[in-house]
Amino acid sequence: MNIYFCGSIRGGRNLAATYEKMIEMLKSYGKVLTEHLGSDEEIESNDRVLTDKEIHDRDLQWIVESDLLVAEVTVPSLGVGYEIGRAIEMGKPILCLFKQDSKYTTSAMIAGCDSVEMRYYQSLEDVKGIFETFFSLHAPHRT
Ligand code: 6K6
Repeated sequence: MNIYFCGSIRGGRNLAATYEKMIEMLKSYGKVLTEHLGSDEEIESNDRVLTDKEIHDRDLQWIVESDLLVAEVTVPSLGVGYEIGRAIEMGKPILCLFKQDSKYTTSAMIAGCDSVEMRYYQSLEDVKGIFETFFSLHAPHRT
């Protein structure tokens, strides 16, 4: 099971610690192709060596290779929105997570899209339950 996790990078790193915890939780369901999203150090060092085109082409290929996509969409990010749109075109199952009571509001283009499962959470305990439901539907035979 290949999992593509999306989270804001240039859109803002306010929830980076949350991404890191979500990635740790997702690792129990499969291989997270975008594990670096939880680490500011890794992003900063890699951003310096990869061109934007290299990042784009590699990430798009990872979406092709993924079985499903999980996106934390609270901090608005052009890249995350783009990745969700491309994954919809590819017919991948998509889970979007939005932190309730944050200063942000969800885009109608995500919250109103029938092709994504939009879920709202307050705590990581909530996220645990959301993951269980999503993966039992889309990866029922995982080991
Ligand atoms: C970091 C670690 C390794 O390489 C880097 C350099 N930058 C990026 N690397 C990987 N994915 C990226 C990078 N920049 C953007 N993305 C993708 O777009 C991620 O998969 C995120 O889900 C999304 C973030 O987009 P912005 O617009 O917030 O940057």
